[in-house]
Amino acid sequence: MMVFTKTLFHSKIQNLALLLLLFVAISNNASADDGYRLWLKYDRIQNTTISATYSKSFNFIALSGNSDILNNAVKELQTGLTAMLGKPIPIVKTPVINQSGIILTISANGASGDGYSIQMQSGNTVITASKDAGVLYGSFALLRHLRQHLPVEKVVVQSSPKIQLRMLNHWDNPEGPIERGYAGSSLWKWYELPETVDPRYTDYARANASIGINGTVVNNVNASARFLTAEYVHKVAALAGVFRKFGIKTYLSIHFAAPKTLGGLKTSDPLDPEVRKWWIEKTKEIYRIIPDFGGFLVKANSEGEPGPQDYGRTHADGANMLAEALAPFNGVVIWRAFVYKADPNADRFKAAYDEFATLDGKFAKNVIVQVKNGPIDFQPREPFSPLFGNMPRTPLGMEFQLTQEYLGFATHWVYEAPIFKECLDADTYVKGKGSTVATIVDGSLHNYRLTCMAGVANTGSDRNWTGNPMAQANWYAFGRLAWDHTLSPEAIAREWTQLTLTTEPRHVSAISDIMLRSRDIYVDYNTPLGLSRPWTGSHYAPEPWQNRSSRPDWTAIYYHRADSLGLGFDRTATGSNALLQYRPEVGRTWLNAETCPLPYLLWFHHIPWSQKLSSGRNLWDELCHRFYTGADSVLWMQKQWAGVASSIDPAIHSDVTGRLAKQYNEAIWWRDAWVLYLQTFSKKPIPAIYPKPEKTLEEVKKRVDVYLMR
Ligand code: GCV
Repeated sequence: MMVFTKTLFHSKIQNLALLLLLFVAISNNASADDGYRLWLKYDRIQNTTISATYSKSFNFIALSGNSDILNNAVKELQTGLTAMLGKPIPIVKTPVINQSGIILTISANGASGDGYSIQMQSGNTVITASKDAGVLYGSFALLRHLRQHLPVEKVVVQSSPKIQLRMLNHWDNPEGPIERGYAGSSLWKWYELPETVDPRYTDYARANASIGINGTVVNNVNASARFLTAEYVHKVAALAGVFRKFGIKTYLSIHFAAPKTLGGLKTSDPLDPEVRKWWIEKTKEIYRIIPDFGGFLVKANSEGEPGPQDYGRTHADGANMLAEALAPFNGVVIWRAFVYKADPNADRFKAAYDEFATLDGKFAKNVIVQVKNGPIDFQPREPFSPLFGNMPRTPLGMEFQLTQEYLGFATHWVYEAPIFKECLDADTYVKGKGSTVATIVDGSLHNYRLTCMAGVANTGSDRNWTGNPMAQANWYAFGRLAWDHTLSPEAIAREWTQLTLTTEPRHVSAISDIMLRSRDIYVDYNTPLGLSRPWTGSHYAPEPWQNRSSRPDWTAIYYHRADSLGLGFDRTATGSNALLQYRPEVGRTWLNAETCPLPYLLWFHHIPWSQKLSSGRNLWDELCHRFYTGADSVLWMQKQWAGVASSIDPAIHSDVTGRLAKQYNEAIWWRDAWVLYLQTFSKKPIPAIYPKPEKTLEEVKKRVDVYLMR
């Protein structure tokens, strides 16, 4: 612990700067909320009792060290407290005697890794960490606590992240568009970089650091080789220069065929000595320009991307070649397991396991295999990927999708924490009961040295970052769960709401209620009972009738398997037998159609239309029930949202009101698309309690076609 003496900054310039900060903070409060500030809103605390108590506790911020990250921690605390309390808070080198304040200290005895502790000592709030980044995370944690108006003394905490690499994956293309992005174009202005560095990059980094994110892959996994040219590495370096000041490392997605396309070699075969040399030299060049570069993310032999299999080599051969180049710099390879082949007789569900499980133990030490949460592709509800637990000697990273590719883009309000949590909490039984996916991903079950959780970003150039202001919660929830996967979706929803929208208790409850139900509501009017992949072209409105594509596994009928007998994909022994990829304890919960939980029923079984389900209804009636109640529940969402208007910024309230109106119209349309289409097979009437669809199937199809037009 440091010894402190009394020193204050007294220069006129600093006082002027504080006054200016105060002015900016106060004038910020006056403007309408455009969502730009995300959950980092340091509005003036209106409750005078709380404000007075905080004012007594925070009279200075003491920092004896000096680094970019520490300075950013101090700056954030100063900006936040000044604005919230309406008084200048000086930064000092040592604590002020007879006053309470915040002390930031680096100590070898502090929490390990990126962790921090916050303690109360002699009236001061002391944030201690062993690394600068820990102090930054602790500072954000303190601000989070105060923004929720909680008592200062209750802030005492010791917290360390459960996952080492907590990353965003941007699917941003070099020209600006974002693959599956619904909030404008890329944040990165490639044509202006590196000379012009948009101040927004700093706010992006602040937002990430505030929730513990410490890595970002800036370009799409369908990667352009352009990012490996010196020209672009310098652009990326300018971004990295901003991010590192917030403890964030920068990574690149690479184009596996770059030795050929960029380097002019005859091959990109990972076992070819010239190719290996090319990657070694390229990697050295990157590290010369970005000394703390994080490493490469790779999509190989997937959806047409090049890869080692083009040369008869394995994924491990490809990954290990890159690992060799990165190892001298402690860089990592993040190799994606998202693979499947265009085989009409294969089950895409089984593909990743089939290609990767046998490679367990064959990857170099600095390789992580990144697995999507489900076996298919970010569907609204999927069982967990069977790869989890089946590669005990290979670090497996988790890939979640924050951008709502199959969740209604930026129009529909879907809070995703329940999706993430459902997967993390799923028990794989690989080492007996309690072998949850979370314990695999955090490395505790199989002693992985490297751990990683990635979220495919939902950010873009829209002023509010995520298009739908409510989608900010998905970015927030991802960061919070990557730090601590034991947090509940409810706790995160409440926390985010308080930080972002309102602290009015009844309204916090009403909004978190919407959030917590939103995913199931969406599933009900879209993919109830374990239906999957009704989208093909647009990935937006369901097209369950879609039966033509260059690949059979890119049609809708491949997934839902509707016929005159029934509906669903048989993955038991009479079908693809994908259930065998799970441990028997897991397989058993899904094996028997009578006992299979309804949310997963059609994932694993082809069920006759008239079969009675555990709900008491037959399949057809249950489907109708879900489609109709799902769509009707959007009305409930609208009503709840209308009820909180008095405590929400009017601009945000009206924006979300408009999106909910659209969501309701689409829920009806999407429900009708399914019901009318499935009825052509079931030949059963829609139960009399539900209104008949206003449009015919042909009319609904035409409406979907509009969204597919070029
Ligand atoms: C980046 C899905 C998406 C693709 C995406 C792919 C992937 O298929 O539709 O846009 O490509 O997943 O994760 O690689």
